[in-house]
Amino acid sequence: MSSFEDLFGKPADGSWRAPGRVNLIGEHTDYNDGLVLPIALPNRILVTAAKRDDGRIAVSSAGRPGVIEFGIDELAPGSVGDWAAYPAGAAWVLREAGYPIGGANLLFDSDLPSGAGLSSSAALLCATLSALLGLAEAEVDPAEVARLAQRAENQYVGAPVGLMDQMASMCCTAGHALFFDIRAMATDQIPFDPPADGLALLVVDVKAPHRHVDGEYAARRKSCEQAAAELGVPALRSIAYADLDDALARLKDEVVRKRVRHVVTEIRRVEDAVALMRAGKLREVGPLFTASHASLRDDFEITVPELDVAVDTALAAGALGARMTGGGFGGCIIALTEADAAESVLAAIEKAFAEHGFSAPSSLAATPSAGASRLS
Ligand code: GAF
Repeated sequence: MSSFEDLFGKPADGSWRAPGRVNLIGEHTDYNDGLVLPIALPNRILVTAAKRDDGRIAVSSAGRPGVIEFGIDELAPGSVGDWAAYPAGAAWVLREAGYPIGGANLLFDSDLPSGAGLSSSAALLCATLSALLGLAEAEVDPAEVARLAQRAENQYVGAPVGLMDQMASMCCTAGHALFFDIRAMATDQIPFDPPADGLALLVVDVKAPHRHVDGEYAARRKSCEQAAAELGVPALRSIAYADLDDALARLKDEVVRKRVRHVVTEIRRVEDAVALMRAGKLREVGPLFTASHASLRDDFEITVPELDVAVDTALAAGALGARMTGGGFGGCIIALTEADAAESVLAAIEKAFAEHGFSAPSSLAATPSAGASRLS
């Protein structure tokens, strides 16, 4: 008998997977209606699922004891806590949006590190939504599933995240980065294959303890929204790069000016990176990564010493470019290197971390992978 049958007493009807992501460039631009460029990782959350006919959902996670159960009708924002808030939020948002979902038994498994800034929350929501919709035989556009996942995270879990991570988990394709224009809700698949150009994309989890992540994220988002209101635009995306100096001159607060400068220059860097990738000039994207990191460190102020040391060391060891990726305050860096330099860059980061007394970092394979899918 499978562990699913052991747990729930009957076999599964199917299984679904949803991946995590790393963002190549375009950080803290999504909730400013901007541009992002993530890839999906091979690492994913897997959910094995069976229908129930009593309107209740039971969830369990490999490696955690017990089963958590709730009625779909009883769900209200925040009513289920801890990790199960995410599957509960998925059921809640489907109910609120009027999808005809029924009860389910759900068993989760993951090879996606959580708390490493690789979007395990979005992957958990996207996997659950895919499974519940799959069990209900409802065909829903992947971008709509991503929007539902964002709404669940914003309104049920209470985290004011943008739409990048959910779109990456649902809409990425193997061998490509997802160029996503949030304002236009338009996507384009940009071929991304570093080994074909003799390059490597290194992803290094700096294992920094997260420090006040949620409050800091919400504060950055609020500053951006206040700046947009002060400038009389719906979102900072409306400030063209050429008009940045004028916009900055109209803002009184120095901190707000720095936040705006990051967002407007970062959107420009995404445009430049995509143009270079389309022209087959991947090596030249490296300096844009490095400029993005400097902007996130100095203007957006969301790096921590572990991220800065990892980036500085990667560059000193010969990386073509490096930056923190994700929400900040910990998580991962990415470094673009010549293929034959990847190992020595990683070794240099490990050595620097030991010298600084930081926790040992770990690295991940960053093969651009496909978005969520049904497996069986
Ligand atoms: C987190 C959020 F969830 C995303 O929406 C995005 O804002 C990102 O931080 C920063 O680019 O991953």
